[in-house]
Amino acid sequence: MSRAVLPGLEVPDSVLESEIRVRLADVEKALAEAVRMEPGMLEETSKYLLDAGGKRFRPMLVLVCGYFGNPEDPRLVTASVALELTHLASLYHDDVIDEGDSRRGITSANARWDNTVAILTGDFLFARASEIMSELGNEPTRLLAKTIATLCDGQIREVSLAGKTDQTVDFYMGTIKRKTSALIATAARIGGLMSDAPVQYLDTLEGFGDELGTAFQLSDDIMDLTVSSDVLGKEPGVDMKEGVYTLPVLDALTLGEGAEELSKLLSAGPPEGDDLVRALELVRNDGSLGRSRDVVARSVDHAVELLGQLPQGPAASALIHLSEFLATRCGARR
Ligand code: GRG
Repeated sequence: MSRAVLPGLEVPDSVLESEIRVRLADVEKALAEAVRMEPGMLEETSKYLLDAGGKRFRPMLVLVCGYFGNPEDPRLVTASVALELTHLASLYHDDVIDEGDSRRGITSANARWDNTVAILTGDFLFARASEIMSELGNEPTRLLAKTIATLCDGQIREVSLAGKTDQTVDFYMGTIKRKTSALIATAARIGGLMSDAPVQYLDTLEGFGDELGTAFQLSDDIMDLTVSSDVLGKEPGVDMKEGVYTLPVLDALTLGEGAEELSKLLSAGPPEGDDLVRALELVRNDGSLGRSRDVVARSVDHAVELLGQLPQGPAASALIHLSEFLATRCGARR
């Protein structure tokens, strides 16, 4: 299956873009191989979300960060596969936790089969990810294990405060760093590590990935509240409906003009129907979205500053472009 490179990566350099496309095709083949089993239910259920698509954001990041060392190192493809399988596993589990009914444009695995099948498929994918990463040695394997632990911590923080209106912004930012940025930061670091980039670049790459991941999650949060269903492919306000009160909502609860009304609406539990429509109006109609966009812009600025510490060239330019794309897509930059 041919896969478009993320839109944010299309512009800067056509040679880089075509090399990345070739390597992403290798990743795609290796992903299919990773879930190949004797025909049966597990093969069917694990191919299910893999074949449904997804942006392959984490493999793409590993491959681009590989340009700070030797981008042709085949370990970059192996590591990309392990990280995408880890991400995929977390999506199966996330849909069980959230009782999600769709994922990657199709019925989620828990809804298509049941929770047990979705959990076991996620477990299988985590196991395959670990096995594949172990081919690359102790350091990336340990890094992956630590990252999975961090994802669990992030997810349990989210669950522990679902539907609660008294969450602080600091706590929320800590949650998204764990549940989303951690894997993206690891992808950037592993790109450097597996291409034998100079060791002093690795912390910078990880720091860059951390800021990029924050911008990635916050821009998703903002778009969940702003984008119409025909563009996003889902109804707006899904996070709020699930009791996940993201940065703009937390901001509106404390600083917004409609804070009192919003607090009353949400204290009755996650809103539905007319309450959801009104809650969306309240979040959209004050400065909360603008202030959240400012936070995205600051993360993107930090990400770009960190890239300034690395050698400049097509890879750094592509990563700057990608960072700016995340800001633009949620309206944080024009
Ligand atoms: C280790 C058992 C175990 C569980 C892990 C469930 C869990 C703990 C963590 C979930 C973390 C999670 C789903 C965070 C959201 C990350 C995120 C932004 C997902 C969407 O990523 P995209 O947009 O999706 O890259 P595609 O489909 O394009 O790959």
